Amino acid sequence: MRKADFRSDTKTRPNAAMRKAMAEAEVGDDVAGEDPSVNRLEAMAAERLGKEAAVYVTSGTQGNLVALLAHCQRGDEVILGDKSHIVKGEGGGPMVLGGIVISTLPIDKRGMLDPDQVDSAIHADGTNYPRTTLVALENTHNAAGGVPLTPEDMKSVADVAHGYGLPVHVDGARLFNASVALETPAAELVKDVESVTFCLSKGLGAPVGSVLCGSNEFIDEARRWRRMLGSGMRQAGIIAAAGIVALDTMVDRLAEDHSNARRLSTGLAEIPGIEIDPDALPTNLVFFTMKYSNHDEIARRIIESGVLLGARGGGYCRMTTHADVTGDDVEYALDVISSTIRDYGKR
Ligand code: TLP
Repeated sequence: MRKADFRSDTKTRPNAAMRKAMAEAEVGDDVAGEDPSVNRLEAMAAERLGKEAAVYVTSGTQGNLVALLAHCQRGDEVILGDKSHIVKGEGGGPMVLGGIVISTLPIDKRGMLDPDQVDSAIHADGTNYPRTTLVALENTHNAAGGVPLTPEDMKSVADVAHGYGLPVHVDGARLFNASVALETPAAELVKDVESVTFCLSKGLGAPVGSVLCGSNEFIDEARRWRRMLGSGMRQAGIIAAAGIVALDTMVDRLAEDHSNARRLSTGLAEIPGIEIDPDALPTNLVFFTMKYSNHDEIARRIIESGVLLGARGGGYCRMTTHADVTGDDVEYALDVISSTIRDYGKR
């Protein structure tokens, strides 16, 4: 049976060039800073994002956690969006492991925080309130549908935080999707923020890892936390080598994922009973709702037909385009979804 996996861009598998680079990688002890492949990846990442330094981490979750631990002391507060991945998708790590207080503000349709609300929420010299020490953004914002935030968006929040002397962290798991969609260098998107993580293992297709970037001083502190979390990975060049290929060869092709996502959204909008915001500017994440009483059954049948999608309850679904799904797969998915709805949909 034909199968196409739209559940997540985390499902991408390393391509032949990555596997070759992994097999041939020069390695050393990364805990001692002696792994040439890790060092190269970190230097490339820092340069690409216009920051002084970078540290290779095991995952996006670890990149965000290490960043928050490095920015905040126990009892400090970070302000972020209520639907941000750090709040909803990372197991509460900053609270559990860092004693960091998470304060959320509502995000708008694009995943943005309102700078005025950020201003009112900051308690820079807290005694009764927890002391705010960090503001965090997400670009692209997963739960808001992958809309890319512009440099002006980022600056509007950073200006407020900086007015209180606070740094800003960006969860840029999909920062390169934003960069490609806006035709704006990634460094430009994060020029006003102090730290940023991006993932190699999502749209960029590497098997493992993310990179956290920031100032030399910040990254030294982040390395200390990464070590404490048990992620001194020794000969990590084996996996970093795939990350180098990802950064070198997989960024520009994200445009293809975005055009596949646009075709998918247009096709979905034509299927009766599917509700999708045609004005949403997708990068590679497509969210929609199936307005059928038996949406769970429909989703199950679609998945059984080999079109794997993320059904999130109440008929709400996410499909993600990435390097392992082709334009043909999108057409196939649209066929399967429309025929399943036609044959089984109950209003
Ligand atoms: N997102 C994944 C998981 O939620 C399963 C997905 O499928 O979208 N920040 C953002 C914005 C993310 O979307 C994710 C993962 C992460 C951080 C965490 O990355 P990992 O999974 O590598 O720890």
